[in-house]
Amino acid sequence: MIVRASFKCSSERISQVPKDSLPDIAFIGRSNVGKSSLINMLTQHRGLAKVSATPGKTRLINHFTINNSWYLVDLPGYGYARTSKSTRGAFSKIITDYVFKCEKMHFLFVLVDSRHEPQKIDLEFIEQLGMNGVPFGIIFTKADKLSKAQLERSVSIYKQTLSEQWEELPPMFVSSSEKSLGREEILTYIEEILKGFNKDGE
Ligand SMILES: Nc1nc2c(ncn2[C@@H]2O[C@H](COP(=O)(O)OP(=O)(O)OP(=O)(O)O)[C@@H](O)[C@H]2O)c(=O)[nH]1
Ligand SMILES: [Mg+2]
Repeated sequence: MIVRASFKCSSERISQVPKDSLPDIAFIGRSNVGKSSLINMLTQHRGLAKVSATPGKTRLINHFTINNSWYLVDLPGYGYARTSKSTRGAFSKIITDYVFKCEKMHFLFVLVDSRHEPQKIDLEFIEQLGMNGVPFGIIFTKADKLSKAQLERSVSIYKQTLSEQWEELPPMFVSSSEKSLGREEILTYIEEILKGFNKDGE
């Protein structure tokens, strides 16, 4: 479990991310999906990552040191562009460089709003992760806004949609930063990933 969490640095490009060998566990998703809120919930540090009701708040790669042994990484959201209507080019260079090229990036959680049906931009992003062999899981956010039945329906639609393309489904978690829902499950999963990392001595 998380004992200590502190802000490490903000990077504009991947050449600026920390140079040590601690692994990154990163969080990504559409702008406003609740990435920064989830990071605060997981670390139980209100205000560690900056939250805003206006999409596009997080613009840099933010590293937070956890227990002096790994980094939790808050990324800018994708899919927020005032000018462009198409999803083409929606993944900014900072995102694609980090996700597909940064060797520190060990595991990526893709956040999707549990209230929405699968969105094209998320499916497109997930497809790219698959093609590039990036290990990832999915977190459904803002579960407090739905009933249990609605939530189950959302998750099952997502599984159905992904099954059309994937033989094996990624791990999935339901969360609410308001209600601290999903904290145990997500942190336990991260611990498992990190055990594998330490064992392999990668
Ligand atoms: N009800 C509810 N609201 C949430 C939850 N998580 C986030 N929010 C709200 O959603 C809005 C966006 O939250 P952020 O955490 O800033 O979202 P983000 O994905 O980091 O956004 P960008 O940095 O702009 O990409 C804020 O108004 C939050 O208060 C949740 O679990 N439940
Ligand atoms: Mg943010």
